[in-house]
Amino acid sequence: IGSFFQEQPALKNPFLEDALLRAYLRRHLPQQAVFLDLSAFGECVAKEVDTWGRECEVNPPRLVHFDPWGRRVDHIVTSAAWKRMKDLSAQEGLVAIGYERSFGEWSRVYQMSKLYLYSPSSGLYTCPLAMTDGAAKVIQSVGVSPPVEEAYSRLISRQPERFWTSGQWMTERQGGSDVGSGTETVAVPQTDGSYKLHGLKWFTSATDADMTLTLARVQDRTGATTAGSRGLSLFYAEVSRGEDGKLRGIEVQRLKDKLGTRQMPTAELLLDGLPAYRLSEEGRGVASIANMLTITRIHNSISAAAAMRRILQLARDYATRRTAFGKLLRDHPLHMQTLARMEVETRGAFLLVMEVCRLLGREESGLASQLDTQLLRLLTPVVKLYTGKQAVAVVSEGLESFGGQGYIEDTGLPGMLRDAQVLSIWEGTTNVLSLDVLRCVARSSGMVLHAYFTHVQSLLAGVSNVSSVAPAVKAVAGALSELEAFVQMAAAREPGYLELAA
Ligand code: MFK
Ligand code: FAD
Repeated sequence: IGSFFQEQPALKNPFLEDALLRAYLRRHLPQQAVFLDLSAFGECVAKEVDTWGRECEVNPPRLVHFDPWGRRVDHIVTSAAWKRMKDLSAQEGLVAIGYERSFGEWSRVYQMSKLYLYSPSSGLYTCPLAMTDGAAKVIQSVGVSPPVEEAYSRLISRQPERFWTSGQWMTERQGGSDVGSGTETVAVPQTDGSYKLHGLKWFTSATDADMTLTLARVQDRTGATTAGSRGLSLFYAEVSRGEDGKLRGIEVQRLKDKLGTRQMPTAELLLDGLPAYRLSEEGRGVASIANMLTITRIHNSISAAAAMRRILQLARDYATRRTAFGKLLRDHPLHMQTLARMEVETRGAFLLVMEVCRLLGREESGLASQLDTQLLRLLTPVVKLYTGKQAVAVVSEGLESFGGQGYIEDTGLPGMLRDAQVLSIWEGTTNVLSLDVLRCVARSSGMVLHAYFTHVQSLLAGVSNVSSVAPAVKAVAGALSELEAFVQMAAAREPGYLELAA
């Protein structure tokens, strides 16, 4: 009954739809090859990949514990679409671009721009890519040599049949934020210099990975280990099966039943003699995995900005198709004000993330000044905590702009909100990252803040018409004093940091 059917919002090429991204690249990386690649990839995302992402959601991974004859197999069954995402990621160089460095200091900006287009349609495949990128970065920092030489070449490969993804197994039952105290996994030395790991990893995402980096405590001859963070070392392990078809040294206990990110498996793993190699010096595990955290936190921020941009693109399109009170939504000033506010948040998030990507690219190309390096250290937790929170707010507002349809599962919209919610939890919660800001302020004896103030001052000095930016100047001044107040407050809460700063 009834002849009216609402036209659905259309997903168009996210690159051609994104004036800010194109303007940013025109200014900094005006390379035809980049524009052609992103334009073609954007088309592929809208026409093909988005459907795969949906398939990953509709066909979530499942765990098969036993084969029909009762043998333990622990097989994580993933959808065909999830597997296609892996091949596509290799072919499109979604990790490789950052390591090929064909565009010098701008290579990270190029790579992250591509991931930004991909993320909302990727069925969360950006999660394994983030960890893969982070693992490659760690290996690069500890030295690309056996036993990780082969793994490194696979992590950054563009050949689907060679490409590997990596896991990042840090969290245990006792501690995800406080891995230093919470890690119980032990590493038992073997006569050939390798180790066997025993413990339980409580959250392991994209568990169909080919390898992982993880933390454990090395046992001495008496079986004793060192407590706390200083007892942790970084290990590399391959996820493989023996001739009996069983996972070597791993039992998959169960898959997590999650609010969102359902497209991707997150497992609890029992490590029961997992063969592994130590990559860091003994006791330097946390410091060594920090490189991975930097990369995955930047990926997280890209995903957050991309989620905001995607919901806004759809909401804008919908506003040209949906009529209420006799006119299109786009002709209702109040509705447009809502979308405009979302646009401002999204632009702010995008520019902040891109600035961090730019700094990362400079550091990796050996072009970073001391100020750049300090800003990168300071802004990485800031951009992750800020965009993680904002993504939830903007995506939630975005759902409302579709009215009741924003709440209906098979539109694909509610999943965006569920997936956004994780962005402020994994890779460091908001408070833990706030303390990380404090950590880097204290450990640099305030130099990172000095770098920040200097940077902001130089940006303001470059503005010719000061009166036109007076509100911005005021806002920046306000933000600076807020930051100072925050540092003082956080330092008061964590006296240990005050001592360090002194
Ligand atoms: C779509 C994209 C998705 C992304 C992928 C998602 C899938 C994966 C999901 C995950 O969640 S993986 C698990 C992520 N876990 C975390 O993020 C842990 C959160 N907790 C922290 O970050 C804590 O702050 C930390 C574990 C690092 C605290 O450990 P400690 O041992 O108490 O820290 P401590 O003693 O202050 O620092 C130890 C060393 O590490 C120091 O170096 P030094 O010994 O040389 O001085 C620190 O400077 C260094 N360090 C710590 N954090 C750092 C860092 N260095 C650089 N950057 C940092 N952020
Ligand atoms: P807790 O550390 O117990 O934190 C609880 C609360 O206390 C938080 O609000 C936190 O902000 C607060 N808090 C903790 N310490 C402080 C402090 N010092 N000051 C103020 N507040 C504090 N981990 C992995 O290692 N690998 C993975 O692949 C992985 N995948 C995940 C996938 C999903 C979907 C989720 C939800 C999590 C995943 N995690 C993974 C785990 C994730 O990294 C942790 O859940 C996260 O780091 C928080 O740790 P926790 O759960 O132990 O919380």
